[in-house]
Amino acid sequence: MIDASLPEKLKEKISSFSDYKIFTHKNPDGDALGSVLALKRILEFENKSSEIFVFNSIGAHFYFLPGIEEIRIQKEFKDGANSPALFVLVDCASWGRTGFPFFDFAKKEVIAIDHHPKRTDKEPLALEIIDLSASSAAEIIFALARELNWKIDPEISFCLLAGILSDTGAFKHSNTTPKALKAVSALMKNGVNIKKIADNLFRKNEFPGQLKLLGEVLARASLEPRIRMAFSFAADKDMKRHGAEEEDLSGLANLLSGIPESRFSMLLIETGAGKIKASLRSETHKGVDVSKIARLFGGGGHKLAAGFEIEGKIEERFEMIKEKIAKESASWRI
Ligand SMILES: [Mn+2]
Repeated sequence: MIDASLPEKLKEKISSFSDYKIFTHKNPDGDALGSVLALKRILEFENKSSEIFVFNSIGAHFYFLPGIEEIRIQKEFKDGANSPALFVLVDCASWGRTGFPFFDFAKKEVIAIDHHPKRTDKEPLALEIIDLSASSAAEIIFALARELNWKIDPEISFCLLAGILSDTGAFKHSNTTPKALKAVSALMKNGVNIKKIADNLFRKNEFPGQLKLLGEVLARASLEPRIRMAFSFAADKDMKRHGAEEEDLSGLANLLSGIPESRFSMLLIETGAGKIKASLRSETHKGVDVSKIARLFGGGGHKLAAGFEIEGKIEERFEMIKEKIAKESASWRI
C-alpha cells in the first residue's frame, strides 16, 4: 500500500508540468511497456504531452501493444539543460536501471512509480510512489487512476492488463493477490480481450536454434552441493552459434529452481558486450531470499526472483561468484 497522501502529491506534481519524459528499465518486460504506454495515454487525456524513451531495444513479441510504435528506442538520452519536463521512472526507481548514460540527476525533477525495492539513495526523487505489495507497476497506475479520476479507456485498460498479466506470469506467481485480481476484473469490464494479451505475451515461438540452445543449457545444469544452488550458463559463443538472444532463455532460471535438491538457481548469460548477467530464482517453500544474494554483486530484485550483472567471462568469474555466495551466505544457513 502506498501512503494515502501520495496520489494528491502526484496530482499536484502533474498539474505543475505540461511536458513529461517517461522512462522504464532496460530490456523492458510486459509490465514496463504496458505501464509506460498506459501512462502516456492517461497524460494525453489530461492534456499533457509526453514522450517515452526505452534503451536499446524492445522484443518483437511486444509489438502488439497499442502505441508501441511511438516509443523512442535509443542508446543515448541527452536532455537540454533548461528542459522543463517532469521525468517519470516507471517499473524502476533509479536512473541506472534505464540503461541510459548518467546525467546530472539533481538538476531535474524526477518521480518514480515502482513495485521493486529501491536500490540507491543517491538519486534524489521528487516523489516516490513505491508499493512493494503491488503485483506490477500497472497495478499501481490503475490504483492512482482510480484515486485521481483519470480516464481509463479500453486502450489504457488493455495496456494495464498486459502489465499485470505479464508480471504475475498469467496469474501463476505469488504476487497474484486479491487486489491485483480486482484491478484485472475492473479492467476487463472495459472490454479488454485478455486472450489476445496472453497469446502474445506467452506464445510459444521457439525456433530450432532456441530449442537447441535450451537443450544445451539444460544438459549442462549442475548442483553446487555446498550451497545447493542449481546452476547453468550460456556463453556468448553458444548464443551466437544458435542465433539466439538473451530473451530466448527467459523462464529457464525458473525451471532450474524446480530441481528438488536445490534451494535456489542461478543462470548466467554472457552478453556480447563482455558482461555476465545472472538470474536468480527460488521457490516459496525453500525459504531463500535470492535478492540478498543479488545484492552481494550490486544487483537486486525480489525474494524469489533477482538478478545482477558483472563484467567478465563466465569461465573466469564463475568460481569467484560461487565462492562469494558460499562465504557470505554461510551465516544465512542456505
Ligand atoms: Mn514490473
